[in-house]
Amino acid sequence: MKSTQPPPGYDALIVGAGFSGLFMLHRLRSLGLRARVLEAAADLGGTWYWNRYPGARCDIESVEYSYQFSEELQQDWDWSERHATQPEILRYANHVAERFDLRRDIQFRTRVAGANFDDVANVWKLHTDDGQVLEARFCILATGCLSNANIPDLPGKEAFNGAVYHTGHWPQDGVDFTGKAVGVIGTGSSGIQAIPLIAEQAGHLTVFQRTANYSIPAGNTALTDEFKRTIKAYYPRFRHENAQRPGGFGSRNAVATRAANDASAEEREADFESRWARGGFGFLGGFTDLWTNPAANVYAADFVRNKIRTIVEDSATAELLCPQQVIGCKRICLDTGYYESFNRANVDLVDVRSNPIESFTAKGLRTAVQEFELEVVVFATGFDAMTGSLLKIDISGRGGCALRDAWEGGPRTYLGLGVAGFPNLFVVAGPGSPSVLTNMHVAIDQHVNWISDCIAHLRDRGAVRIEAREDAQEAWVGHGNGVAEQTLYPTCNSWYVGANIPGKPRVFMPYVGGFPAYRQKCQEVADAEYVGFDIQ
Ligand code: FAD
Ligand code: N01
Repeated sequence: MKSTQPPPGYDALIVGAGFSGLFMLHRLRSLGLRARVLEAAADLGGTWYWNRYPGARCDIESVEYSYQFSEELQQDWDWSERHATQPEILRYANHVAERFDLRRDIQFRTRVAGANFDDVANVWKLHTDDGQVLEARFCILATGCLSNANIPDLPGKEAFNGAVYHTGHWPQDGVDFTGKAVGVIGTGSSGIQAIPLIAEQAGHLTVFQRTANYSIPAGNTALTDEFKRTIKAYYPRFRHENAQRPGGFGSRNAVATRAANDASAEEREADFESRWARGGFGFLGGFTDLWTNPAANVYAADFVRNKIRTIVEDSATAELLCPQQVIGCKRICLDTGYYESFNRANVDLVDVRSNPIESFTAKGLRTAVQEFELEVVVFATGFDAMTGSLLKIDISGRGGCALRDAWEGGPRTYLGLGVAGFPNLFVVAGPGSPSVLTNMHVAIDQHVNWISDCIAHLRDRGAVRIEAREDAQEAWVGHGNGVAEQTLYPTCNSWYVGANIPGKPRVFMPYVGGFPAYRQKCQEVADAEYVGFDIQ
């Protein structure tokens, strides 16, 4: 029903000032809309504000992991390395904010605790943790997929005499590990990036590993002027070519044309070897069936396991570092000297799969069989991914229905963009969209543009309300599950399926059908007057 109420304070409220929220603000402003960003942190940058641990870098190449909406921006900005460091990426986010004068519409140190839809006025009311209430026609959740830190609830933490950190909440001034006894819990991307650098500083480093992960050399290097000139000379085409790839990146790598079994053992080995030497995510790009055929996947997994055995001198440690799951079904890690770290005399690997950490003690950590004396404990234990930050907010939609109830069995969205029962609410790069399976900048660009175009469309036709239809959502969720089941992705206990969080429903959350197919579907929906959404 159309509201006769006066328009609310803002056209749109955006939650989060990472790359999604910044671009969303820019786009809505360019439509002449009144938009405001609410951000819990003291400054902007999202992931790159919070994750300041040693070694933090992007794993997508810098020239691809960046905005594409402004040709002037991409021509002016110079990336110094193939995989930019966290400080450089944060400088870039700040540069973008200054360049497009974004700061004046961002409210920092403001955590959104609740968001309630007023069904009569067609207005979202956002409640902040310091008691403010802000109103807007639209609410856009740009809260991040990897922004809600997972800190295992180990008893005895208050008794521990040392310092405790999580990689995703790293202190602004850094941490001095010099000469200290340090424990790192977790061997995902964060742990694997941090461990080699902490090992160099620490007196002794104990790595607590629950699941071994596959890691490929990042192959990081300084970017030459010639390389930068080459990319800049065809940047728009480069972006376009990347967007044709399933993950929205990697267009400089040839597309695989044959299955692993169509190559001889020597050819397979040569392919893996050259990809290992080049480094980066191209490692699994040589054959068409590595993500779908278990037998083909084993070839790649065996290759990495053999590399680990070659690099790591102590054979028992090497075996413990050899992952057993399908390669690629947990996000592959990229490293600089990770496996080599275990050849250092001051680094030990402890298997906490067979002997889980039971508690903190005053002096460190205790498993069932041993106490480890530590001065610093680093949780590199990841995030309550994709839904964590969304469900932390007390969101209620049409008729007061709670998002936490609607998603009790796992997230359900239409295209990852809208949720049935929650009118005028959009999610950027959330569950049900390609999101974390892509270069996130490509996913964010497409989502923000789609949402902005949709809001402009509503304005132009004088509509005040849009809501995903239950049947369209049902069909999209079914399609997403069906596509995921055709891959090897759901076979392991990854954060993609929520397995890292006790009690979280097991659902494959991102859309695995590839960025090009997804973008086309979104475009078809928009072209058909937003079919699958009810508009009033
Ligand atoms: P975020 O950057 O997570 O920003 C969300 C913001 O919302 C945060 O600032 C948070 O404080 C705020 N927020 C959340 N809830 C609330 C609330 N209730 N109230 C107010 N504010 C709130 N992706 C890639 O594609 N390539 C990479 O190389 C890559 N590297 C990564 C490295 C690390 C260490 C991590 C953790 C992630 C990486 N990612 C990478 C994923 C990365 O999260 C995205 O690329 C991208 O930065 C996400 O931007 P965003 O704005 O959507 O979310
Ligand atoms: O988190 P993770 P992350 N006891 O969940 C272990 C992006 N990213 O922060 O596998 C003991 O991957 C857990 O063990 P297990 C990227 O998308 C990118 O490292 O659950 N161990 C695992 O080893 C990435 O995938 C970069 O058995 C416990 C680790 O902690 C995502 O962010 C860099 C435990 C967590 O690994 C998350 O990466 C960093 C417990 N109780 C992040 N609980 C780039 O390189 C958890 N673990 C760009």
